[in-house]
Amino acid sequence: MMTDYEKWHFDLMGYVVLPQVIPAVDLERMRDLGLAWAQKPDEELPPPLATYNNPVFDPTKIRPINFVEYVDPVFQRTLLNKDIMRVVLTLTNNSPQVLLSSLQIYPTNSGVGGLHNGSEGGIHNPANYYQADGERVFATFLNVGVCLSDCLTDDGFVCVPGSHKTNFRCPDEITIDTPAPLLIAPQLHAGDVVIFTELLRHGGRNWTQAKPRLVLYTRYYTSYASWSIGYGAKPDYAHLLPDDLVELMQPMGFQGRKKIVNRLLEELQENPV
Ligand SMILES: O=C(O)CCC(=O)C(=O)O
Repeated sequence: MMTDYEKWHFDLMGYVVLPQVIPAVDLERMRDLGLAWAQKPDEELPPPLATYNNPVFDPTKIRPINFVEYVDPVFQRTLLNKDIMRVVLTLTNNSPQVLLSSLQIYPTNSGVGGLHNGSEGGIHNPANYYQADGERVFATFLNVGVCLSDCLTDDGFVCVPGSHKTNFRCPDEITIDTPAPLLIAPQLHAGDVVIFTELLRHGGRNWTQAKPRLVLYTRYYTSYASWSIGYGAKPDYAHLLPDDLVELMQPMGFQGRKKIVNRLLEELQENPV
């Protein structure tokens, strides 16, 4: 389902960009909600929204707001977006599980999100692994970033291309501010989606632009080799989600295939995106 170009790019670089796959009206809705929530402490947000790690409310800092898919259908539509799922299905060998979504708001001078991950050789962790064989590409832990605002500078999301396949630990002198070509900042428009393996060494540079950066990040992994065990829809709030999304959040053994996956595969075959 991924094109040959997308597979080649993902294998070489560790990420792929899907240009303009989110409808403008949905982008605006997600952005408006994010900007409004960013001004309020968690206690004033609709439940079950919660800032990652529950830090003290500070609108000048990076704010990852979790569980957005429970409070507005626009996030549910985006998680189930067919263009995104086309790539997620290929990369997880048709065994995806949604771990967690967070709407991340980066105000001006929000600080850095340090470089993390990168392959180091040795025994591989099956819950965050990458392999390819010339036909197929396969990653057990993915991050899907839906860009809700333009990111057309060297600030924001950066990565060390190819670091998902390296055999050596990244040297300490390579920092978040190391320039291209070692670190690159993909140029991303609002409505673009960047999909990368979490094994890729990546992070976020300090955001220096006047308008905040907003990204909806959703982590997917293979439903049988999970980075975080035991996740699934929140029992008290699952009734707020469409059944497809509840199923997508469930773990599943290696042998079976989720109903939503079979349906998506049929739909994508009939109407390729
Ligand atoms: O867009 C960014 O600043 C990077 C986000 C990131 O590193 C992550 O969510 O793991």
